[in-house]
Amino acid sequence: SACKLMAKQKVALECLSYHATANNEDALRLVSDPIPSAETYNLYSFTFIDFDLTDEDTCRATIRMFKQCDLIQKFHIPYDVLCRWILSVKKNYRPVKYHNWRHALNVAQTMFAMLKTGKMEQFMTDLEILGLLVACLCHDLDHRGTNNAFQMKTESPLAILYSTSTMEHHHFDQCVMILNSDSNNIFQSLSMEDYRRVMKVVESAILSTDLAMYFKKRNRFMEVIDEGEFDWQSEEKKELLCGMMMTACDVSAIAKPWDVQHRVAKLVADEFFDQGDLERLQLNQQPVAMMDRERRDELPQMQVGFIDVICLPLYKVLSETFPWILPLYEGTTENRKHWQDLAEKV
Ligand code: 5BB
Ligand code: ZN
Repeated sequence: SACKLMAKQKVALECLSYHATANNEDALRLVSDPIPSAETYNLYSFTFIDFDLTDEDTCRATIRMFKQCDLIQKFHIPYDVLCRWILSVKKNYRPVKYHNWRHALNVAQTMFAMLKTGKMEQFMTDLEILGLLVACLCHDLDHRGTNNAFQMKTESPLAILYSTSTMEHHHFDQCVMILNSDSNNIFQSLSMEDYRRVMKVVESAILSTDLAMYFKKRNRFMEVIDEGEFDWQSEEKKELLCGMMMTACDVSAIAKPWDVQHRVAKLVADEFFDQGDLERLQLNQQPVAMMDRERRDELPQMQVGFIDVICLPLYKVLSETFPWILPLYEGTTENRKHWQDLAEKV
């Protein structure tokens, strides 16, 4: 429709002024950099932390994950293209407090640990592993620190373009946009058929990071398990499993050692509060409790709710089926105790 076309033009213009691909000098420097071992970065562990890594190290750690999965060889990814793609993805995250490049890296690393240490790679093809890692790194591209409800309320061009899963559609569009530049297309050596297939994995994985999709997926996932299904090969079941894994990785800060979880929760809260301030200022609206900095005392109780309603049920059902990912369940249980203690002090 005319309205959508206008919205699309607005989004395109907005992105044109912000969008950037990697600087070639940075890319060439990264190409000639030695890549430290996976152990150096603790990549196989569910307790990986990015706090002490430099920006260059975050890129090297990303390359290391591609190497450990042998993706560069298997899919004939030119090494300079991989380096340029990683730098471009990093550049297309905004410096918001939580939904930034560091979050994307952490989500990808949890996916890597689930596949390797969690032994889930045996259920995936190489193409699916490639798609999942790319989806994790791209799943919040160009996040503005505001949620879907905010896009709707402010009638942002994005919300006109996509009325459901607004931001998630945009994250996928940004992912496609980066790949569409030849010097950044890590999928360039794939056959047409594999190209189509990997893009489908990436799209469905990114769209499944919308919380609204999660509850539907979780119910269907539990049904499949109750039917005693342990064959994850059918297309529908594979998509369901990948979606659940994406959510498990997306919220995995909740399973980290307590000091890390505590620090990350503060970043999440600060980003929510910034949106709350915008709602007061731009919309003259009273924000919901989660986004109201006047109600920050309720944060521990909210984290307990988040853990009970979203995180623990997810990690429980996943670790019952895939027992090697139990550390995610245990870490979350541990953090629940800490948040509960804090909640009782108020
Ligand atoms: C989340 C859903 N929302 C529509 C209503 C509020 N809830 S919540 O009560 O579970 C909630 C989650 C409340 C407060 C929260 O953070 C306060 C700092 C959180 C929360 N969200 N806590 C976290 O540590 C993290 Br991480 C997040 C990020 C959730 C982003 C959405 C993830 C979607 C994947 C399914
Ligand atoms: Zn995310």
